[in-house]
Amino acid sequence: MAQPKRNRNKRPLKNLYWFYALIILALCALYYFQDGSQVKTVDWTTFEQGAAQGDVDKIVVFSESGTAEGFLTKQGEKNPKYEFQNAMGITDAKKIKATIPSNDKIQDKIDQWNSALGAEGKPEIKVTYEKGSDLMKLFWYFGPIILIFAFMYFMSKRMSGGAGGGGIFNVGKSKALVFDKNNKTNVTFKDVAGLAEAKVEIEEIVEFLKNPQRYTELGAKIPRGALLVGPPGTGKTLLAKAVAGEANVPFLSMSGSDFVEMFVGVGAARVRDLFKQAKEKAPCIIFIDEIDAVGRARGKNPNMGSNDERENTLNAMLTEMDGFQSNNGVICLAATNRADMLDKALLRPGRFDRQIYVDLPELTDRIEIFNVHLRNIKVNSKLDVEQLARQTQGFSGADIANVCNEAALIAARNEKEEVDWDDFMGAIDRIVGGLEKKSRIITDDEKKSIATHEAGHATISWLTQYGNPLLKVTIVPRGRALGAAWYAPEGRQIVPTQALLDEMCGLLGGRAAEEVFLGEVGTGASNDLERCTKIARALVLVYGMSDKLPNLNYSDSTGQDMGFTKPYSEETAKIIDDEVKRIINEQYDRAKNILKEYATQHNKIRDLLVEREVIFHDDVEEILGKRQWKSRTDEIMEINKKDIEKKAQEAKENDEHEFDSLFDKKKKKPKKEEPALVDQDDDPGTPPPFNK
Ligand code: NHX
Ligand code: ZN
Repeated sequence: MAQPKRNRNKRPLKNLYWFYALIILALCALYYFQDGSQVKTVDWTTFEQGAAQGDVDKIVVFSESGTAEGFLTKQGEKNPKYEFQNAMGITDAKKIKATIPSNDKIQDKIDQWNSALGAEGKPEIKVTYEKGSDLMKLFWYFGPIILIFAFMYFMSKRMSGGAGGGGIFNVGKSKALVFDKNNKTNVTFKDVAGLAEAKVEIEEIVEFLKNPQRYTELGAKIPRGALLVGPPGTGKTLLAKAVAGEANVPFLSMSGSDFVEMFVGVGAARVRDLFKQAKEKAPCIIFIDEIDAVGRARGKNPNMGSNDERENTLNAMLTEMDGFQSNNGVICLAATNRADMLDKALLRPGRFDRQIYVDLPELTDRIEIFNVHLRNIKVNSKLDVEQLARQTQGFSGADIANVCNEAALIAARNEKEEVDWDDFMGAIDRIVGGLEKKSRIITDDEKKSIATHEAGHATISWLTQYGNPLLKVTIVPRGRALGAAWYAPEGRQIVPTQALLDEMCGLLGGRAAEEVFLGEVGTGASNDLERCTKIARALVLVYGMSDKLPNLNYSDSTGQDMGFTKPYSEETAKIIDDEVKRIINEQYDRAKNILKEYATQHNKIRDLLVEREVIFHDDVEEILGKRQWKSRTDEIMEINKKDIEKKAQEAKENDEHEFDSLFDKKKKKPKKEEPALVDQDDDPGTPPPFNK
């Protein structure tokens, strides 16, 4: 990506910096003159005379510069000889200064004066010799000022280092990255895989900016803003980058946290500055990433009192987006993964009035995403991308990018020519399960109990209708786990009660197998139990699926209730507890019964596991037989295949029609005119740019 230029102030004279510098200079001058006003330079004879008559009580001799300074006594100060004029009018001097004709005589002179003064009963003159000259004194005058300057310079350096924008005098300036004709992101919509609907919405916004008259002619108003909402890593920022690359208008990008600074009022000032800049550049797009840093609902967060500053920033944003000032041609995009936390005022029409949901990618989206990332990776030609997509249910786009990179790293480590299937599997295992721990020592007994536990999971999930499709079972320690059963979750849209129960049964299968086949249970199942209990609680409290508390939802999706009060009575709490317990117990008993019924098969799986350490889907299929239920993933793939075939068919038919039209002279003419109507900016004919 081209290095985007930082936005600096182009008129330095208008900058506050110069104002400050002037003040400091004035202070310097004052400091200097104030001290200077107290020294009267006199000729040596006047100095001698004054010293002799007791006008000075202390003399400092600067041996290097050959000067002497006398500190005036009360009597000396009144002597009109030493009066002089400065900026403040006529004043008495505090010191007199003169050049000594020859150095060696000075001590004799002083002795002379002192004996004379002593005779008169006046105090003697004290003498000190100083090597340093006036230069030395100058340093003492200006030293503190130089120090102050140095400090300020250092401070401003530090500030600009952290935040950009150039120094403490620029804190109120927004630090937006500007992308325009000269520096573009090289991301286009073609680099954004999946997200079909979000892309349409976003493309429409780009369209608004390209030809506004098409919309305004019909009386439609150009939207002010759109909010990209979705889990982390799903490509919100990527989408915004694509907008920056495709919209032929300036694109100002900022992160929500850029508005947060330790100084009061800085956030609000930055918001105003950002919008001011945007208005100058209009039509343009503002993008605020992680807007929840400023846009969180006001007065609702737990540490109240400390968030006034953030509220000011938010208020500034609200007024800028929809205030009295018209900001035509400025469209705000913002990204967040917590839309429910945002202030409602930010979401009302006129502000971020469109919410674009960017969901985790579906199976077919994941295939596309894999294909985008695999463009830059040397992969084995036999790599089954569809299977990769199947095994990455619940992964975000960023996770998939990570898988591809990790796979390439693993292949490089093994000095392979190309990245193959095993590398991808290793990458997924590593990302989901953590590092393999080969160094962990496991006895044969332990191996057997781990295998019993994992075989229990495998058996139950295989034999229940909604059990997730099993990929493999391993007893190789990885991360915190000693063993694991790996599934390719189905990613169901509608989850029936039975699916939750089956999943719980599968989770309890490990512990149940321990009880049934080992006669005792271990601590290892804690994670299984945690997940299982969570599902049971959700079943009762969120989905309203339990018999005793049907159709009730006690959760709070708005996140406004801080959890201080429970929305149900003590009796209900008791019922909830009982229901959760009952459901879990039922599933546990069910798991034990299934395991007892299929004991021989379970033990076969266990023994195979002890023998091989890793067994796969097909090994389990051989022991337990084919599953009788159709997997949703398979169905999706069938639908997808039909879709692709249909599209291919349509394309073929279109080609044939075109061929027909070659012979039809009437149809020929409008065909030639057609390209003139197509907007020049979007040219669907160009191949995707492979410039990454
Ligand atoms: C221990 N670990 O802590 C050992 C080292 C029952 C054969 N003494 O259920 O490995 O016992 O089906 C996330 C992932 C705790 C959080 C795994 C928290 C594992 C895993 C404890 C198998 N597979 N348990 C399992 C397991 C253990 C643990 C976790 C976690 C065991 C079990 C861990
Ligand atoms: Zn387990």
